[in-house]
Amino acid sequence: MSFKTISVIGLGYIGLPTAAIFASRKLKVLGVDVNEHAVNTINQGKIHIIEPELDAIVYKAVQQDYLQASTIAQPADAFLIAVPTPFKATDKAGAIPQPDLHFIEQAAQTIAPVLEKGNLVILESTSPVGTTEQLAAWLKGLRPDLSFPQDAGDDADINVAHCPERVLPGKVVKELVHNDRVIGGMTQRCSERSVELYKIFVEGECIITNARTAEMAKLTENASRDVNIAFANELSMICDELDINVWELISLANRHPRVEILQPGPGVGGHCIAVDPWFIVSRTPKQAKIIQQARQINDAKPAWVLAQYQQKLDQLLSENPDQKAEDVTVACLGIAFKADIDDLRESPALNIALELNQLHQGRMLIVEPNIEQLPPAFNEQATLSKLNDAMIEADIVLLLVDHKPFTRFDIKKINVPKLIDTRGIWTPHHVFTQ
Ligand code: SAJ
Repeated sequence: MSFKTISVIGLGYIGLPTAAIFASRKLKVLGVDVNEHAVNTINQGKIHIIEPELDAIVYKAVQQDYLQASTIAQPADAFLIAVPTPFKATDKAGAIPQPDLHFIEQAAQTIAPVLEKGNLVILESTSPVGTTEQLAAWLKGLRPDLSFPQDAGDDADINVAHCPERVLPGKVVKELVHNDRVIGGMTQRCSERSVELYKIFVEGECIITNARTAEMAKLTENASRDVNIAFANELSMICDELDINVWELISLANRHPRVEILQPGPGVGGHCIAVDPWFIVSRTPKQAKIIQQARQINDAKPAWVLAQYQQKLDQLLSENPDQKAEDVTVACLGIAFKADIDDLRESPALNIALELNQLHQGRMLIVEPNIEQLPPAFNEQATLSKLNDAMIEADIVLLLVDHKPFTRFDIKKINVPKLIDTRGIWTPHHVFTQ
């Protein structure tokens, strides 16, 4: 085996599981991160993120001395870069968000001093088309003594490839091993060496293409999901106007053998699907019309949910003339970005709850079974509550995330005065099969 030592730059939701799985296959792995807390936690055999099965793998890998973390890079046979690729904040209304590649540039600066002839550098971070070539250019600028694929082709000292991660948060350990892997080398040799590396643990197929196509493939996967969810969200708003149960409608339409509509919700969250489509739009704004429209539809869904709350509040107050707005208790069920995880980053449910925390004059109960305390951004009007208590006490319930404890809850045993079910788990369907 030509790979004995591996370095993973960025020990987050992708980098840490990848580093741990390589280490579990008895390769020496050095994980590098700028976050000292993450580095110290990992070196104690613990993890700083929540991901099923990962804690045990990291514990064993650190105990057996195959996995180590550091803030400083060391020489290795292969370097995998798994750092965030966010977009730049913009103040201009309607402006297309632009990708922010500074973490990748920093990663290039981190590894450049320790690069050696024969090394393989893989960019795993989801990236706009052309980023792998940009990474190779940055590395060449920092190490003019080495040759790179853009100039030396298959004879280059350093091989560079893009192999995008495609794992689903919550199922990362399983999907890392079993998913097929797209391998986009800057040359054929870069691809072949990357396949050799991933075959150490990947049981899915490793499919070779070029770096640009691999970049676009990853963006296409997430944009395709975003467009499909936008279609479902648009249907939910159409159905609300037409007094049709959208979940019943979608389940009927999906009985067609060639129709597969996703589910509406309170908006699209996470750091992938709500971000990556912009990488396509920012490069090709004139062509990427559906992709941009889908982003706008999904981003506008939280405001639509808040308008529903206002409608329910007005109804409640007109039905109960003695009640004032400040007497009304509202409950938000779920603030994570999707079901059964604790991740609140880029969560439409969290944004809705925070907005309500400003708008609503009465008490606010937040039910989030996957966290221990509320984020500090909430004011004292909001309290973290148990599901049963919130269901009994609330006048208006907003179901924002389809966490398992919510789907298991028997809604028939409670009379919620006003319910906004953004996930359709408590909305009765009228579909009878014979
Ligand atoms: N959502 C809906 N309706 C649906 C499905 C999802 O509203 O029918 C919402 C979720 O609630 C959530 C958001 O979309 O807010 C994103 O959730 P997700 O489960 O669709 O995706 P992520 O962001 O957890 O992971 C995605 C995955 N990509 C695809 O399924 C194409 C994963 O495979 C990628 O590796 C990951 O992005 C990534 O890292 O890019």
